[in-house]
Amino acid sequence: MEPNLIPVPRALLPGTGELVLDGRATLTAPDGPAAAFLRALLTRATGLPFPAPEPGTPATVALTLDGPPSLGREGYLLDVAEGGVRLRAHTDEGLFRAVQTLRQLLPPQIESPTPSAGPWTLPYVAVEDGPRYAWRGVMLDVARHFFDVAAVKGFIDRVVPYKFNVLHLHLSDDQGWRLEMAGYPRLTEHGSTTAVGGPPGGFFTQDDFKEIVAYAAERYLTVVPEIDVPGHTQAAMSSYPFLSTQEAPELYEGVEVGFSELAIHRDSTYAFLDDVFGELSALTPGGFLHIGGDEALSTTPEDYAHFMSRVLPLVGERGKTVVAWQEAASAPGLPPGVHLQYWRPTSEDVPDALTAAARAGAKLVMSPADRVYLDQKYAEDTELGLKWAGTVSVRQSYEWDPEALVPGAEVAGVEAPLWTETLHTPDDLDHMLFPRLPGVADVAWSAAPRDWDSHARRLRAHTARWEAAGITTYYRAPELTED
Ligand code: TNX
Repeated sequence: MEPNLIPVPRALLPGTGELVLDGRATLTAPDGPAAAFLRALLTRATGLPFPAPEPGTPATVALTLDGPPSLGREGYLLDVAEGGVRLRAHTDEGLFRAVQTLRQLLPPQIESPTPSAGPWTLPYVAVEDGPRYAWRGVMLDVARHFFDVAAVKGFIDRVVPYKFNVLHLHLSDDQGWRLEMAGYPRLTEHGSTTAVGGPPGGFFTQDDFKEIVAYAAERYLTVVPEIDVPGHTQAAMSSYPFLSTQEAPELYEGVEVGFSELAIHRDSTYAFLDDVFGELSALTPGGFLHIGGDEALSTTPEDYAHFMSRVLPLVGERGKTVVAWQEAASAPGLPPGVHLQYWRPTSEDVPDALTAAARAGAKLVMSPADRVYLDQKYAEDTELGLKWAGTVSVRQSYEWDPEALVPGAEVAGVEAPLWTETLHTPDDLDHMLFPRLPGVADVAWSAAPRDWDSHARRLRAHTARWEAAGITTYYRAPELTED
């Protein structure tokens, strides 16, 4: 029987028989995040030592960097046979993705934080794999409700097994500013103190942020931080009223959007943003900064264009690639390589400005709300979540084609945003992520045609993994229980 891998690999050849990892199993791997991750995973769940083999003898589990360059940065070969387990890639990142596949070949107890007895069987199999898209993202909104470092690490732990490689953090919004800025202490002293529904808010110190970036990097996830401008800025304006044309901007605890606007025609606004994007880029080793740009409903098109023409260079000057929500397609002078994040539902017409920007070279990150907005309710009776984009069933978030939305556009990849107006705790996040997240991962990674029955079967097998990992609040979707 075929193993229940998600995402589905490019090619898989099942063998007959299985290998058992026991106390005699040995491990070799080149130093790096892939080896560190695999060693920690294996020893944590099995309690076995996995020493290096005696010199001259082959290892039971061997990771090597001798995969052909044609595998690319993330591709890999995986082989389980009588002689042992062999993972080959051209880069350590490729080995890391292979480790996530190996993990899914092991029994669900491999996800447990405490050791259990096994047996640690692996089916004989040969896999050749690589991603469809370079950008396989998830976004966490820490502005509407704050999630601390431990919660973000938990979030990272949940997406890594599904081969995501981008973590977009929505760090500012009307309801809160969540990252300490050395030059502007009131952003966090004042602007972080509340959230949707009221206090407490919260924020990351710069050291917290560095800790998240490092934890993500050890898992080959690139952090893409977002400071959302010129709308969604009430918390910043309340902290520094010079940013606003309002008299005395107050903190905001509601869930409306589109009412706030930075002072567009004041140089001090751009001096502020120069400082903020400067600090942010210094804190961010990854190549991307997200400037938001969505739902600037209080800003005229002329002002929006003027604003973007002043802000885009602030990011470009620092050698970072701009990411922005799709509204920025209308901005003049989009820099080469700009990534625009498509978020409107697939049922709507594609705006002409977006089609034009894509023709001119903008790359698209696909996040259509009626497919991959994981804050949307699964069904009418889902307690958590919003439903402005309709309900989003497990099947709906899996069965769609990122290439079909904007014909001719270059699709950089797929990203699933998790907005948190209604979500307060890590358990709430789990409820909205599972079981939709693995389907999004499949759309982003796997070029194989979607096959719902096969995916549903795989998902059912994964529930035991979630439970072993302590993910107990996943949505008991009808699609999981039907046969
Ligand atoms: C739209 S999508 C928003 C967010 C909300 C979200 C809720 C986008 C770029 N903006 O401000 O949180 O809907 O689903």
